[in-house]
Amino acid sequence: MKEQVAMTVVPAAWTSWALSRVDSDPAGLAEQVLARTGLPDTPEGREIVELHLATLDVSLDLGCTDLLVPQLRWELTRRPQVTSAPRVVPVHDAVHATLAERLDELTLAAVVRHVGAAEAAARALESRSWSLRGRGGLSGLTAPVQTYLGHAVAGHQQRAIEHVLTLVADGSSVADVLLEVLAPAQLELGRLWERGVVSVAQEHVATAVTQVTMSALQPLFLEQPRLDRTLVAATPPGDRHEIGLRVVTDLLQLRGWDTQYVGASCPVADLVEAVVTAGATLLLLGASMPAHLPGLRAAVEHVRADPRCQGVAVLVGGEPFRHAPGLGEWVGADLVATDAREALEAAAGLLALQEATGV
Ligand code: B12
Repeated sequence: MKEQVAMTVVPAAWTSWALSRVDSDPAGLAEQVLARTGLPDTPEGREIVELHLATLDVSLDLGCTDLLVPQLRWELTRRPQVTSAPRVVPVHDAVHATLAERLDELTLAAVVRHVGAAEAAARALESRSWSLRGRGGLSGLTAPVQTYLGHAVAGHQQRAIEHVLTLVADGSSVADVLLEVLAPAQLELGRLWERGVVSVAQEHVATAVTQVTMSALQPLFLEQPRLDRTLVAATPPGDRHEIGLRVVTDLLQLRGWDTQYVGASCPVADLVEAVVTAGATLLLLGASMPAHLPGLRAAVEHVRADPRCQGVAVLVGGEPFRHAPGLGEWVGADLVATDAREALEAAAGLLALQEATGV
């Protein structure tokens, strides 16, 4: 998915035991790797390398190769969009060659094993998705999702809204529409983009339709009884993915929470002020890609460091949390949810605890 690339995800210092042994600073290492790849020195070329290194660092620190797999898969699709040069070295090969000059043999061998395992997993997934291709792309989706996705990709906003409102009128709950129609449609959109079936522009249009459709469901929330509890929801600086967070926020609103949806890429100082001003007892923080996890961790640290946020519980979630069991602790969260249903359970548990302790 293309966006205006701006903010770097390369940290000031590496976190992992392996990369922190490298004798050049992270920005310098990214430059050396970029030069070796043959990718252009443009925001798009740099983004590929920076996301790769940031993801590698987090995945090494957590010892979780699964975190690196989506990055490697994305690079396969993204590289040809960024350059038409005939010879482009895969980023992991350029990283290997660069680290070989800067790490001792044992550390290098450990990194190579880690990346090798991720590469093998990425290749296995790739061949599985090729074998599915012959069996008619959208066949795994329910009819309501297929219809919705057709409207969304075509940019038929009105038809998309009418479709989901009809589903509700026919007995589906708003939660079902969010979880069983809009969320799977967005995930399928990602797969279709990866396979080159939809363009970046079509993805942007469809995602915009989904956001408008979610807003069109809002009037249906008004009848819900309120809990007199407020939450704030955001993604950390740099993370532009907001649909998953918004789905969870809307579901909690349906459960009676008052919600302040700050949305994507919130500066951490502003986030703290938002929590304080709202009088929130719960902060939802989402990350959609491993490269944004250090930013999420920094956001949690800021909240913890502010005495005005004492007693605010932090619930984290998003795709990376489905792959790395120790990640909740790594970012310093109180609660972790790997999907929306777990998020509802976690918030219900928190509410019961806060009521029992008089918070
Ligand atoms: C739409 C989209 C975008 C849009 C986002 C627009 C918007 N306003 O949200 C735009 C165009 C901005 C975008 C940009 C990029 N994207 Co994008 N994007 C997607 C896409 C297609 C769909 C995301 C989505 O809406 N998912 C639907 C929701 C419902 O699912 P979800 O996020 O997983 O949420 C569920 C759970 O995870 C959980 N959850 C989520 N958040 C939270 C938070 C809390 C607190 C809790 C408790 C739970 C929770 O609950 C949700 C419901 O069950 C995905 C494909 C995919 N597989 O997700 C790629 C994807 C996430 N993008 C990807 C990439 C690489 C990028 C870019 C780098 C692309 C580029 N520059 O070329 C940029 C990076 C932007 C940035 N700086 O963050 C990759 C990430 C790969 C990786 N390394 O992990 C993906 C997977 C695409 C792919 N197939 O490779 N993207």
